[in-house]
Amino acid sequence: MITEILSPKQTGNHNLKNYEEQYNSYEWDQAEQQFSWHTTGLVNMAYEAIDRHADLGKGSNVALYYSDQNRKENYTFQEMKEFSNKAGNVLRNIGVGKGDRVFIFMPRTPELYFVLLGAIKLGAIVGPLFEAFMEGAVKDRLEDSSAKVIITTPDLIGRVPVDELPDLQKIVLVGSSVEEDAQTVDFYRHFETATTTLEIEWVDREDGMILHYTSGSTGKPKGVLHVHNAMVQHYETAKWVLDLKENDIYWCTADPGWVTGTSYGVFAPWLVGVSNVIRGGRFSPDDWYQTIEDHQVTVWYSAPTAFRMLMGAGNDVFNNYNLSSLRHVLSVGEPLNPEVVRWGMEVMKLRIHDTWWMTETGAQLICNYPSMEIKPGSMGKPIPGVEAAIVDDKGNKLPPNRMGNLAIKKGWPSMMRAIWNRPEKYESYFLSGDWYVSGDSAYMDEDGYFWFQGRVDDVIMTAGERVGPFEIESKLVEHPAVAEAGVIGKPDPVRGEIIKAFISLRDGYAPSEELQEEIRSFVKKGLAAHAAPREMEFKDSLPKTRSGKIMRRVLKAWELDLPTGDLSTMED
Ligand code: 6R9
Repeated sequence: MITEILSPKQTGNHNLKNYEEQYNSYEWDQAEQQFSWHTTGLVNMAYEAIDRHADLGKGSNVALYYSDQNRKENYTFQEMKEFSNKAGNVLRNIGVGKGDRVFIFMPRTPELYFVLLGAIKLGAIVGPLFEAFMEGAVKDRLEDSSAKVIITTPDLIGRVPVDELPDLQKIVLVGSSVEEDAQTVDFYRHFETATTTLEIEWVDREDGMILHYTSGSTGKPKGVLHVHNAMVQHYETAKWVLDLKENDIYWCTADPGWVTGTSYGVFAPWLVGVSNVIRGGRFSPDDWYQTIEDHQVTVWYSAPTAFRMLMGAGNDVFNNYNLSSLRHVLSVGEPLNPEVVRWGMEVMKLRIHDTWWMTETGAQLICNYPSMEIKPGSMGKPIPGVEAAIVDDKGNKLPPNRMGNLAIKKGWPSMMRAIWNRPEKYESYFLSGDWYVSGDSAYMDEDGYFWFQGRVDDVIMTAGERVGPFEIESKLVEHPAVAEAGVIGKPDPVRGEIIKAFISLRDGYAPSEELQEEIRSFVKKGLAAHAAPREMEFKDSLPKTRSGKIMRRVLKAWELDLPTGDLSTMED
């Protein structure tokens, strides 16, 4: 068991000062007073995130700092209000209304945020897509949800199989020299002349707002529906977990094609009215550090894969930049290796705070808070208002230190409300009606900290021992030669399964028998003999999703010569 503990900074200035006290007394309706339905019964996320600040005297505060290779633009809350109103008018004029599915398939630019907010102001349900999606992935999602409108660019429209989508009525193109026809709309032409006032569609808090498609290990991607009510949790976690305060400059590196890029790239920071940094373009260590320095970012939310790449780029690169503005750093998407936390302490002199949640959960659920002691490698503890437990396959709670299904008591505000078109799939997430079963396996220690072990289907059974792949991967990346590692169970007639590791090496290391042996004994010594991979294979890179998750199911399929399943979310 890991006993390393990192104490909180004693600034005494955290939004969530006393976790235990707050956890024991909190009820969600304490937050609900914040929003308009409290008085009118109706609400709209885009209003609460943008217009409310503009209308309450904060219109001249910067809402968005945008930059990419070619553009560098700032928008105040007043401007965001007006530009999203204009975008809303463009969409209303082509027939978009409440409940319509509107997809956004374009690079991260300010326009993406105008149309996203504009569509939500109309009560439409927005489906954000990764810019890198190819035709099949786009088609599956638009077809499944009977999309009415897609907003895209002249560069990307070739990947929208328009003729095969009978429900698709309009294509809005954001780009220059667009030729209009009965179906195609030139965004800028109409945007320029659109008025800056818009009649907002006030909706019920249970009305649909956003549809994120997520891939499972089998079958087509499924559409996870979220409603406006999610704002309650986005708002509270922005304070408790992101620890945002009035003058913060916040950067979430995620793309809106991934739930992190909407819940925490759009809604949470703007609900609490802070300045939000959006950096377009691809990842590069220099570019990212420069972004933090340029904008004096104070709160930074990213992912383990990005931290590992920054770590791999070396401290010399880090030392070229002044990142002293940073106050609070967070991570999501994959287990955060203790090694990465140690790196954060070494270079940034800050703790990286792990947070656990899923597309289906809509917002953070298990987290490390600024005011709390951190055990590196642990996801932390449930947020106030949320009950988490480890349960067996029947839904019985397991005692501390037993590995089982990570489950959440139903009823948190941002929980998905449907799987589009698949009610039976939706029901299958819930055990005895009461517990949402995440599909992750984990254990809880005697202090109430949760420890991720892997997806349930990734857990390895070797010679009677249950082993979580994450622990082994974490140990592997502590070895100086290992850049990234993915671990799977490979069927074995004697042991049930044996542990096989796929490894990409750092620059300057070459695969060899000796290196394999060295890595194996490194794991044996550092973890346990039974946890050392019997087989090892070196790869130039590992298959990952766009949100940085190592796709163990793809490694497994390669290994066993099986079909790889849906690959639409795999990185190029
Ligand atoms: C937000 C997001 C969800 C799955 C989840 C789990 C993994 C997310 C994690 C984590 C370990 C963390 N995951 N956060 N694993 N530690 N802090 O990632 O949503 O893309 O739907 O993925 O990601 O396996 O079940 P999504």
